[in-house]
Amino acid sequence: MANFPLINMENLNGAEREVTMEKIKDACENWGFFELVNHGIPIELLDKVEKMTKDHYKKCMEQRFKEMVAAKALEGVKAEVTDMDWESTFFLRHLPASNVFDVPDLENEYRELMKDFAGKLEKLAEELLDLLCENLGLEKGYLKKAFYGSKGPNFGTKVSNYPPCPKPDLIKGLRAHTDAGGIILLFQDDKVSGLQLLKDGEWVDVPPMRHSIVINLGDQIEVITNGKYKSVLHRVIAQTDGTRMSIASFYNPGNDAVIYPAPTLLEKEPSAKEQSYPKFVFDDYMKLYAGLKFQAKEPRFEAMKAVEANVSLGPVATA
Ligand SMILES: O=C(O)CCC(=O)C(=O)O
Ligand SMILES: [Fe+2]
Repeated sequence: MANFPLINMENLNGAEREVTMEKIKDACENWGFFELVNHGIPIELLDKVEKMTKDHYKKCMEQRFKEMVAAKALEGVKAEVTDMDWESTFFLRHLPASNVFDVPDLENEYRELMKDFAGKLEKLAEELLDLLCENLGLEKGYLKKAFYGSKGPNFGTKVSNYPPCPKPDLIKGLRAHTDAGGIILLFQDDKVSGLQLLKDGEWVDVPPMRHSIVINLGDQIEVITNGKYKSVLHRVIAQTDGTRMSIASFYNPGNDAVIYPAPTLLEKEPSAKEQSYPKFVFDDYMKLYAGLKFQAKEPRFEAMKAVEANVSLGPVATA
């Protein structure tokens, strides 16, 4: 199998721009994932984020996780556990309004650091969306605009640790899913692996690499590109030794953004018109996703299509 796509963003500024854009295009069409190096986020900042995230886990989260494991007697499970994940997480929201200063138990220096990190990731996400536009033949800014709604995008960070797990075959670090939103930027542990994506029916490891940022595409990009780019199933296998840190930032449409296949992409491929993806308000999709995250995405798209059909019927006469 071809190697996991690695993109050196520095090459976008020189003679290798065209080859690099082609690599990004291939990754979007065939992997749904790629790994970035020389992405412009300073490595000192990444090192600090990693250290403070790991310190926070030790200080405030580890004990709580152990107590949860003991309370649910998870150490000794004998059959596959399908309704929970072996992870310890908390969530930070950045856009449309930050809650970084309201989340309990964080040191102020860590709050400031994560705010700085999020600002840089937001810029990187928007830069990447424009690279996707360029490859798709969409005008610059199309995807950013499509995500904007009336209040701008939703942008948030899920901070996770996957502690050592005695039964990784019976309980997943994170069960297989596709991401609901737009574009996801992941800063993952440089030593403890575990993230896998499904490619051609096989689970493929996303290799840990110091100071890289892993990118993957969510369901909304699949809808807007009418399936040209796909959101890909991925999961985390907890390891029997070593705690895996992962910091996943989700650049998603605003709640009231209306999502639908880009008309210029439909025109380019007339045959795609019939199997066109649905048009919906992003928040309606998220309400559906909340209960169906760990199921296949196709029924979610079908459900949104059914809603769209009902809405376009207009008012129903009752008398
Ligand atoms: O922790 C990871 O490596 C992946 C996390 C993830 O896929 C998610 O939170 O949606
Ligand atoms: Fe995910």
